Amino acid sequence: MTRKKSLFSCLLMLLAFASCKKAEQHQRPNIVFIMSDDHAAQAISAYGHPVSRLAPTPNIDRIAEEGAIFLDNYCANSICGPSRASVLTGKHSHKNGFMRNWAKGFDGTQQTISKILQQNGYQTAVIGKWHLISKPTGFDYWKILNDQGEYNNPDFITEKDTVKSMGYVTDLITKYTKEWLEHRDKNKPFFLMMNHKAPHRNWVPAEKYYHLYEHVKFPVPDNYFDDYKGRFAASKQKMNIYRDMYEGHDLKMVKGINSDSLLYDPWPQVLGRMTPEERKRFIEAYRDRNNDFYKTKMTDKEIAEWKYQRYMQDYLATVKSVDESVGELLDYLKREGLDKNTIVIYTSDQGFYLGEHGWFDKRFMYEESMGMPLLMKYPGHIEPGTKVRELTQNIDFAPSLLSFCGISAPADMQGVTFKPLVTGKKPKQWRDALYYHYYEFPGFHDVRAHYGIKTKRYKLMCFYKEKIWELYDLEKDPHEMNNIIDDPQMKPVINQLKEELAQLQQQYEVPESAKN
Ligand code: SGN
Ligand code: CA
Repeated sequence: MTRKKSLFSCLLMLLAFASCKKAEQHQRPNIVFIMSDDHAAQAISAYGHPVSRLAPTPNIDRIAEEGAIFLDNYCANSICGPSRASVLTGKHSHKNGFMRNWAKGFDGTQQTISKILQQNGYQTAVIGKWHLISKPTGFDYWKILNDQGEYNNPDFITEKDTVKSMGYVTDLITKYTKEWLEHRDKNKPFFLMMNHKAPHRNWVPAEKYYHLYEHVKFPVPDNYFDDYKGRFAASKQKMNIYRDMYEGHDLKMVKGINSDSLLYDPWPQVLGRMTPEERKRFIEAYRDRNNDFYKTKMTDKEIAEWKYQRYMQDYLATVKSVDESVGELLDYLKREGLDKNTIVIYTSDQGFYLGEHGWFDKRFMYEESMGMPLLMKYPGHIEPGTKVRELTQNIDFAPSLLSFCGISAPADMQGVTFKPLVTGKKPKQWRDALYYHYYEFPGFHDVRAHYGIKTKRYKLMCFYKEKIWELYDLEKDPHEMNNIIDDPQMKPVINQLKEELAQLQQQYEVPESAKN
């Protein structure tokens, strides 16, 4: 072969290699990670709870129909920032340093899934709620809400500036997400986080949905009037719907018949984001219902139930917009031919109480708030209609997504990949217990700090400042009403669980300082 010829064939080989590499990269899945804020599984119809039957979420359900639904997925620390930090790092709160919402900012110099994907040729973006105080790192593009964000005409922060956007927060986040998709570099795979504010407190629906559930009566949970007997911390909280909700701010109640003034509203600046015209239409939308309240003589119990209905009607109306947003995104992916090679995940930063135990909010290790909805699709890899019943946790999200992208998770990530659970390659061994640790006391809603262990059957928790323990048999008592820690027959179970809990704390390297 002449020199010229061999040079030419070398060049051809190089070109072939480069185009192979490109094709390979193209085959890497895109990831659309949708996380809403405080969206309880009870309010997603794919989970089949009675409430959601009256307020279905057909678009979110599509993800489960075309892919998998996780029936036993949990967070490690049921509160916003900490859950998000666990998702990004694959680590428990004490390891990523973001243990409370009121912490100093998230340490953005640490390793995160977005940084790892970025280093592996992904384009990364986060749009919507961030709530980690420090600015996002590891994202090529970010457009985030300020702190909790607002429902109406919210501020959005970018690298460049902070701009007030006119409109409804869920619709705006969807619009910005689609705009980013439209303008992205189409030669690279992408990792996109769309983080909704809804259905977070104070549950302001989009104007078109003010009346959506006005006449719907939602089933009141059996334990709505819980007396918290035998449960110290449950008796001390301040997250009771009929006692602790703010009648103006949360429940949109006014001062009397035909009044335009809201009852107690400690943060008038929130609803104050509306324009005067928007505010008028908002007050008007609730007028008949609010007048009826004053015209009807009600007992305390009836008022408590009335408040539950108002809460549910608004909460679920905000969910309606989230569901619509998911539908829009799924349609967009399909239209653009991206649906086949894109993993779509829908989840929430934690679970939430929809009146169980009389509550709203989260924080406790009880099922409704420790639980986290999780639905996921990846055509050709996850069989439609897959149900995952193994115990999974938000620390597993990062290693799982990395493994779907063919990237091995760094050894210091504490979660494990659940890829085999959804791709029909169930491992022989899977974890049989989860570790949980909530730190934020003192804090909003007065939930005492606690840690604990959850197995399929039992939950053992310790309110460690007070040294008070609770034990539940989830098979016999799924609503965790009956603390059986003092039942002599439970001694062997308790000893066993305490031992496993200590092992988990050792495995996850929980420092002594975090345990007392
Ligand atoms: C706000 C809420 C609280 C809520 C925390 C944390 N009050 O302070 O009810 O527990 O956020 O929520 S609000 O009326 O100002 O919304 S989290 O989702 O960010 O963890
Ligand atoms: Ca939240």
